[in-house]
Amino acid sequence: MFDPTDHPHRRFDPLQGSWVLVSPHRTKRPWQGQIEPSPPSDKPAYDPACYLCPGNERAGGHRNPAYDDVFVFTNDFAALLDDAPDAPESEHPLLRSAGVQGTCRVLCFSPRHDLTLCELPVPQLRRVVDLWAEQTAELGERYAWVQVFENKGTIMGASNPHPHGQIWALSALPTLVAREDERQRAYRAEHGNPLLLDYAQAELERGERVVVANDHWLAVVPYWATWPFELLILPTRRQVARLPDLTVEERDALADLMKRAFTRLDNLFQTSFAYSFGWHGAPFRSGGGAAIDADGLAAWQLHAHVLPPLLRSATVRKFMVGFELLAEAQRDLTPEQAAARLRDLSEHHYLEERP
Ligand code: H2U
Ligand code: ZN
Repeated sequence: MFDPTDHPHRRFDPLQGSWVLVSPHRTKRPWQGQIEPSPPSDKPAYDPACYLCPGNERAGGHRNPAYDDVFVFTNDFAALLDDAPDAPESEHPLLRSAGVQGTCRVLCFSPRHDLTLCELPVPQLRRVVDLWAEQTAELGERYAWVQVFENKGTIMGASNPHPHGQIWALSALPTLVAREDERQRAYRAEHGNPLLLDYAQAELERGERVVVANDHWLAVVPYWATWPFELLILPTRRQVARLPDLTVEERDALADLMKRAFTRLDNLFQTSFAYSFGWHGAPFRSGGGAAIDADGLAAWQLHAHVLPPLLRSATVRKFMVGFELLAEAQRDLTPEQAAARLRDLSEHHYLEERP
């Protein structure tokens, strides 16, 4: 008899159209690696050597204003440029390239150097939600795709502990997004509803993968998660195409949900939990440059992917190697086990003093 907590099986990711190998029996193998909680951080509230702190000079030579809220600037080392010329037509079908134009921005979530996103007071997190929405609306007037994201922690490539995220906006539809676009359109054409709205309902009914929920939002370990403690953050009440479409109540509820979900991640291994995290909403244009059509807008559901690498402790991460790189993603811990562990934790941050 098939038992999903014991038997190897594959799960389907409907957003990417790909499969994930789940090997739950392997969680029983012995582990001799060390498990250590990380020491409390001793970061100062202001660091004179930080290029993101208010009033400091950046590596690019510009000086930050003495900001006291959120702060946005154009990345001094942008991966995309507005004045990049188009690439010439290729003379060989296997040697293709395409031109791309775009811009990159850096978003400081707070003047406080020592706090991470989930340690910010909820009203400041709420300001970050507005900032993401404003930036998306503004850049969406000029670009096909606006990618809002945050890399947190040195193991995910963040270059600085100051709480910050990035935005890359570009003329093309990036690969993973183009696939989500196809998949969500095809699902709605077949079933009549947005894929992720149906998915949110299915998860709310079952509950076993739910980590946090409130009146408007849900954070689940997706059924098809590849990272051990991966989360998907979804609106539950209605179809919402993009961040700027969120109502005031939905934004308030999102700040609440993010605070609670990310605090649980930090509490899991009593460490500032590293991740890459980012928003996906309806593209503004097709890769070809035409404005998105009504079917596309109706099929898309705004959502955030939270992709954290840690597996067993503050220092033991999951590596995507071997079978993952050569064949398909694989996990040991089931998404249901991961969600249960996160549900069991407090929503009081381990570094915060108790009132
Ligand atoms: P990450 O920590 O996710 O790498 O983001 C920081 C970004 O900040 C990074 O893309 C930019 C880097 O190019 N940056 C500046 O624009 N100016 C600076 O003075 C340093 C870093
Ligand atoms: Zn700083």
